[in-house]
Amino acid sequence: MKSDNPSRRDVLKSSAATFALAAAGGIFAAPHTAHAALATNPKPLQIPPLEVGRILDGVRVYDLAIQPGTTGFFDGVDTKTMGINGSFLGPVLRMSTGDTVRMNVTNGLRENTALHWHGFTLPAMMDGGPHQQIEPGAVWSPEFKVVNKASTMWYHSHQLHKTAPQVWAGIAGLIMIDDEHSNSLDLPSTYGVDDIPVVLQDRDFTRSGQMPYSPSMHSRMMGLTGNVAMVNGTVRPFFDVTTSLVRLRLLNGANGSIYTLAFSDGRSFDQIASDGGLLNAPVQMRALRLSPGERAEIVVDMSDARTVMLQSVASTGGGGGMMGGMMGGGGPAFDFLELRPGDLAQTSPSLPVTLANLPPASAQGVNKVRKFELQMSGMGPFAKFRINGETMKMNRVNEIVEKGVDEIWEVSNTGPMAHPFHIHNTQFRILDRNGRAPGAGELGLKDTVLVDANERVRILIRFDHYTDPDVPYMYHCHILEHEDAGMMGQFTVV
Ligand SMILES: [Cu+2]
Repeated sequence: MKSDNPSRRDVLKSSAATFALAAAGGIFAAPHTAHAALATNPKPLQIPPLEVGRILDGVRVYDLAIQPGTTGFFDGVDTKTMGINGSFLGPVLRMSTGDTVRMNVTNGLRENTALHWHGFTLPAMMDGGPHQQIEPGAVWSPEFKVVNKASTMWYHSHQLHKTAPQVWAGIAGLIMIDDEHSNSLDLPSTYGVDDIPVVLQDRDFTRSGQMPYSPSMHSRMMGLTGNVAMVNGTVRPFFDVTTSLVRLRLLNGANGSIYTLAFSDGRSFDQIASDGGLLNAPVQMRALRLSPGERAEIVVDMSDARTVMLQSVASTGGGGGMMGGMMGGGGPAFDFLELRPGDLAQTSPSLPVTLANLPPASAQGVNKVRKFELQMSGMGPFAKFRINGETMKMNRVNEIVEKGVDEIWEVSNTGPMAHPFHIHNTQFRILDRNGRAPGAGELGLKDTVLVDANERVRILIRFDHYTDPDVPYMYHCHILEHEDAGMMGQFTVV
């Protein structure tokens, strides 16, 4: 195993070229060794409790308690964690488009936190970003109307400089939005039976089975990755399949890992939704790249009744060339989730041919262009993560955006690593990647887009709903170590 520490020579020379050479030399080869003392047999996949809230004067109210706890990932080991209404992660919140929801978020930690509703269009005051901190013992009760379409969203800590450790500890959960259209479609939709939440994460454990947040210099640069894969907090999970079609709501909830997901027997599957909702039609594929923050809903056909493993396969990445492959465009290899069909009691209806009716995204007639350059420079303690030359400052609004105006945001990555770029309060469309049309699975609604090294992604974006000249929203890299290091900016909508 090579050392994680860059040599003095590497530290002194801080160009991207040196960075690439160091990678080629194996200095950044991340150790993936499991501790022999930590063991567990395969376990049933934990399905998070479904929380539909309670209706109070026409408002759907959720009570969410952020708290410390201990979790049994391994046999006979209590691991210190954090969770929401539980010891690790939180319930799946279910709601419908048009609902007014209120979240009573209680901070039971000894430190400040913030809880962000990732993917939602909502007033800036309700967003749960760094400006809506919750002090220990305090209750924060944002209220907003659900204007997003049927989709899989999520919620997670967004505490300034502390997002990475708090999400690592477990402050995250899924949200399912339904709408009339999605209800009318014959899609697998029985929660925990053929409609399965799949929160994909990896964690690093000490010999005694703890998972303190203690990233090495390497991890601060590359994003923290672990050697233990988990789904919904279950290590070595299996799921007993009882239907011929199974819908998996995939979330990459990792701090720093990009996953290239595929099945162990190479079978194809259909992607039916991206971050913000249903695609126009199912897209058949054999592998799906998902970066931190992104969601995808897929449907897999299990009618052959064969056991199969959902895996993250080691990948050289796509589109980023040599550097993109080595420096984060690819990802670690993991066995995530074993699907075990028993006697398939139910034959599912076949997938609808048409799922949605999104118009094609077009740049025609759009005059307002904003440019964002994702910049990574330096080595080790001198590493800098910037957007347009700036690191995140709470009192600096980087961009002022006019409500109701179509804009093109050009996001270019001049650094050596791929960065998932997330924008709050919007679902945007990808126009092109280095001038080429995106893949069919990326033609739908998105709030996070992976920008490979040496890539320029153009997106079509528009903010239709709320204005606030004082309270900003965030845009940032969703590799949480990069976000915490300042690869984040702020915009207001006026
Ligand atoms: Cu990044």
